[in-house]
Amino acid sequence: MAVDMPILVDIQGGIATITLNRPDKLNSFTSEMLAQFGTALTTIAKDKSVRVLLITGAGRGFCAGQDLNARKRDDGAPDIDLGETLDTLYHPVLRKIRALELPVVAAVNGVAAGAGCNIALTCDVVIAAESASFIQAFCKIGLVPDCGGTWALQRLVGRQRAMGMALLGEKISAPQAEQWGLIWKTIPDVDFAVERDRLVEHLAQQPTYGLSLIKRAIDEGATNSFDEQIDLERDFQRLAGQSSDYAEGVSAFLEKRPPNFTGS
Ligand code: T3D
Repeated sequence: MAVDMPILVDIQGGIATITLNRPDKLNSFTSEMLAQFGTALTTIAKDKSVRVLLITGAGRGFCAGQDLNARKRDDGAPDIDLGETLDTLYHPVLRKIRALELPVVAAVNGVAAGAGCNIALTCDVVIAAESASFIQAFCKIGLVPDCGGTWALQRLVGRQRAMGMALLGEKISAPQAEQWGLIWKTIPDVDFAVERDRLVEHLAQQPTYGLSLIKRAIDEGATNSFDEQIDLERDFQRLAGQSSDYAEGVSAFLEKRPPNFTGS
C-alpha cells in the first residue's frame, strides 16, 4: 500500500477500510482522489469477502470537502462547471456508497466540512470522536450544500436545524450532532480507535445479506407510502427467510450457542 496515495484501501477479515489520505489539507478532495474513491468502491462492491466498509480520515481531520486550491480563479481561465464535477466525480461516490449491499460505517475522526460532512452522512452508521465536528461550510463561500446534504439534513435533524446548519455554516460538535440525531454515536477520543474497530468487527460477523435488505428497506421507506412499505417488508422478509444465515440464527438461538453467520 503506497502511503502517499490520496485514498488508501485495505481489505482483510471481511472488513474493507477506505482512508481519505491528504492529512496536510484535512483530506480535502481533489479530482484524482474522488476518482480513486470511486474505483475503490467499485472494487469493494465486487469483492464477496467484504462484509462491512469503514470510511475514515488520516490525521486530525475526516475531510474538509472540495480542495479549494483547485477552484482558484486565474484571470482568463474558463469557469469550472461545478454541476459537472458533482455529476462526474462526487455523485458516483455517493451512489456507490448507498448501493453497497453491506453496512458502511463513517468513522469521523475530526472535522467533517462541506462535501466531507455530507459524504459521512450518506453512510449507514456514523460514529465520531468527541473532538470531531460537522460543518455545512458551503454558505460561507457562496455555494449550496451538495452531496445529498439538503436531502439528508432535514430528514435527520428537522427543518429548523437543517436551515440553521446550512444558512449559518456553524461548527456542530460531535456530542451536539449525536444529541440532534445527525449521527449514531460519539466516542471519547481515547477510546475511538478501539470502539471503531469493535463496531466493524461486530458487523463483519453479522448476517450481511439480511443487513443489506434492512439498509434497502430503510432507504426505500424514506419515500414509500405505508402500504408500499409493508409490501416491501413482506418481499424482503421472504428473501431473508430463505437465507442460510436465517437458518443458522434460529438454530443457534434454539441450541443456546453463538451463531456462525456466513453473510449469505
Ligand atoms: O466541485 C466543486 O467544487 C463542487 C463541490 C463542492 C463541495 C464542497 O465541499 S464545497 C466546501 C469546501 N470546503 C470548505 O469550504 C471548508 C474549508 N475549510 C475550512 O473551513 C477549515 O479548514 C475547517 C473548518 C474545515 C478546519 O479549520 P482548522 O482551523 O481546523 O484548519 P485549517 O488551518 O483551516 O486547515 C488546515 C490546512 O488544511 C490548511 O492548509 P495550510 O494553511 O496548513 O497549508 C488549510 O488551507 C487546508 N484546508 C482545509 N480545508 C481545505 C484546505 N485546503 C483546500 N481546500 C479545503 N477545503
